[in-house]
Amino acid sequence: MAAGLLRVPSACRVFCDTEPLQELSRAVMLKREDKDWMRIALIIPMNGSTAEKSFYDYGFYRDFLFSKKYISYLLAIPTLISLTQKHHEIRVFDENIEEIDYSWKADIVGISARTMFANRAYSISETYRKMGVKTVLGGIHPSMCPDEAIEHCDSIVIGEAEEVWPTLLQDAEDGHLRKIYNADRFAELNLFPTPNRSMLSKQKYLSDIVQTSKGCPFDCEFCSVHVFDGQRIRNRAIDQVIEDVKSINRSSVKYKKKHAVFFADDNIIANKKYARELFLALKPYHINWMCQASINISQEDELMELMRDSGCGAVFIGFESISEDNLVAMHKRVNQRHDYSEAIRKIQSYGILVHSSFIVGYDFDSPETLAELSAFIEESNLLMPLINILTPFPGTRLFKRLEEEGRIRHKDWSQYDSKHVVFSPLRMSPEELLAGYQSVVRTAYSFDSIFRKLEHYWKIDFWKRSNQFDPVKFTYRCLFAIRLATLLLSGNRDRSRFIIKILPKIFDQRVRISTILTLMAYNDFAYSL
Ligand code: B12
Ligand code: SF4
Repeated sequence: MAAGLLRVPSACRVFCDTEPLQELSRAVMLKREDKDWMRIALIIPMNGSTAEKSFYDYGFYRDFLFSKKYISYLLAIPTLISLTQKHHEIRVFDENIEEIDYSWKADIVGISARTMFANRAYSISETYRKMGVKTVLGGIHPSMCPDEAIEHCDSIVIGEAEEVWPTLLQDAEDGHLRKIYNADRFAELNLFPTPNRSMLSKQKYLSDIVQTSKGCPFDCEFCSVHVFDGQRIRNRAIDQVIEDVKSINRSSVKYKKKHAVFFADDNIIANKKYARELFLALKPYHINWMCQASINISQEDELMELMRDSGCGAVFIGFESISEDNLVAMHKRVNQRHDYSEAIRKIQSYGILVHSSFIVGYDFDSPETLAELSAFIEESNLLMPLINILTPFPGTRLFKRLEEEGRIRHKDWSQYDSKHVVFSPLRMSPEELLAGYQSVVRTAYSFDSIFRKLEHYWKIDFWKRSNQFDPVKFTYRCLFAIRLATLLLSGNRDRSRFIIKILPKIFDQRVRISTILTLMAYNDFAYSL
């Protein structure tokens, strides 16, 4: 551990760029000269392989805009920063936007790991350990596979960091780091500070993440949320959420445009009374936001009205399957006996786009049911469906069942990304499932389908409110048209045909160019599969 004598943490300097504050900082530093402090590196490992495209990396989008921005950070990192005492020096390395600077002499390294990048997290941890640096792994994967994770690091945190991170750092400072820190109760979110995003390279992300609640009362077989976050809904105080939103807006002023906010709750309307108050409180801030919600939101007219009025542009809904048998097998109770088409129509009538998510490969799926899913997506004009191959994440009931049935094919976590088949399906071969998945994705994102669906949305002037609220400047439309035209000779014939059809529409006020660009990015992903 670094002794604090005469060393002034540069993280302090980040906050103190004016003379009087620097003076104050120096005075504070002198007062605690005798106190030990540490250099802490917080790391977000590379999310997937650079050799393969992902639905979420928007590779095409970034190339088109000559931008290096990544979709978002992991909220765990600003959460850890907010829980860290100010006298420590912190650096954040997000491999999705930058390389890790191993030469920065860290005393301790915290790495966040989800299953699909657990292998990468282990490899980073081992590199640091070879350099004699202590490493800590936290997040859902080490929490679900502690015996495996502990083989690759000095310490693991099982569960949420809120209750244990300060103790862990104190132990590290004292030279008594324990192997396992187990958060044996769920954190009361109101009692903890707002996530501190000041050390993130914010101009490198496309959107911000805010969480208003944790926990889900349901217990779907394939899902780890109720296992990890519990079934009781824990809400943050509305004031705290608004403080979060305000701090994001303040910092994005520098970057000219307000960041879009993604509310990372699993179900924003899980507590309807709270949701109502939240939407009312958000209204004055004019942010553009999206969220996740359960399908029964379609029956909540007042909430949908408030969502629309407070800037919600899209809601992500886990439809999972169009087969009632699959929904029963999944224990997805909230979706059963719902008329999906009617729900989509109702929600979209409020100007809120439905981002649908489906799982393929459950026990009642076959090549025929996948073809039916494709047809449903087209009939319902679902613009941005997310199609997932069933993935048994460790810690879920599904994982346990498939393991007992001898149906887990391997545990190469890097393929647990919902686009590889890692288990044996019941009514088709793994190859048939993969081919069926690719066909559903390609049909949904073929340029013909994209153009047909876009025409539907333009006809009903779907983005009317967004276009009034956040109009696209004429100059941007011109630049977009010119950049599109440069792709005409790129050798992708389907894309060139699409561009020729779309160019005359670019100056139509009903058209949102960001939607076109996102859909082109999804087409790029679909045809890379
Ligand atoms: C927001 C979100 C997304 C967003 C944004 C992703 C992002 N940048 O975070 C989007 C929509 C893009 C997304 C996509 C996907 N997601 Co997602 N997502 C979430 C969600 C809803 C919230 C995550 C979050 O911000 N939580 C809040 C933070 C504060 O919590 P946390 O990360 O768990 O961190 C706490 C602890 O884990 C711990 N901790 C975490 N890291 C560390 C590190 C250290 C050192 C320490 C000490 C502690 C610690 O302390 C933190 C504070 O308590 C979760 C579900 C959930 N409720 O967590 C799913 C979840 C993470 N997603 C999941 C999945 C599967 C996916 C997809 C594969 C789905 C798909 N088919 O496309 C993709 C993957 C995309 C990709 N390539 O990354 C799974 C992951 C399961 C697993 N075992 O890894 C989850 C858990 C949902 C589920 N149903 O099980 N997702
Ligand atoms: S899939 Fe959604 S509804 Fe089901 S347990 Fe997970 S978060 Fe809750």
